[in-house]
Amino acid sequence: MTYEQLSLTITVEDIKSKLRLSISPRRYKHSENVTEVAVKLAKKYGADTNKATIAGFLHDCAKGKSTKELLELSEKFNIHVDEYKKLHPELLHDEIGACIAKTDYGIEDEEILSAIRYHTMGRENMSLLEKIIFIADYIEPGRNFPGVEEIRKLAFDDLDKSILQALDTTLIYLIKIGAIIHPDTIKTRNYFISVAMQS
Ligand code: DGI
Ligand code: FE
Ligand code: FE
Repeated sequence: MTYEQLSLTITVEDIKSKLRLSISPRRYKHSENVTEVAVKLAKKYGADTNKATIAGFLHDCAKGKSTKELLELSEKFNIHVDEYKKLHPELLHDEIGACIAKTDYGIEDEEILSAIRYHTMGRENMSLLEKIIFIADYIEPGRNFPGVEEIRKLAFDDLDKSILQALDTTLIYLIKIGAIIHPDTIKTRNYFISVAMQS
């Protein structure tokens, strides 16, 4: 699918310029890296590379906002702030990001919007594009934590397995630091375990 077929009201170059003004240079570089990996994965698994590009650039468009801003934006966009998100408001940046992509960048494509919406905790029955953005975010070249190299390789061999391993790594980290684990993260992990059991 070409950018024209996506009926964008904004060009990709304009998306990039606008994004550059609203997130930190470090976060912008991360988004560029995520896009690069997402496009490689899209080619490998047969997903739409233009959608991967837009979702990659915009996935963290709501990152770096203060707790106050995140809560205000949740109200503005009618996003439910559950008890877990109240304690960890940064968990709202995925859903708020999807709303900002729609309202500020004019992205109407539901596949792109849901790839942004589910990029942090994932969900059951994730679409191919959702999986690609989720794991590209995890393995982009700027990421550097124990175990990332193995997940990087796995992502190009077995996408589902790589997501399960990424979720396990995140959960172990969250337990270590004593953070609240959102039930959606557990649900996603259970889903990928059931996928692994069936394969
Ligand atoms: O926004 P990025 O840093 O690029 O990446 P991301 O959107 O995947 O967010 C990663 C962070 O989200 C990481 O610090 C772990 C955290 N996270 C993921 N699932 C949960 C979670 N944090 C809490 N408290 N609970 C979760 O279930
Ligand atoms: Fe994020
Ligand atoms: Fe990210």
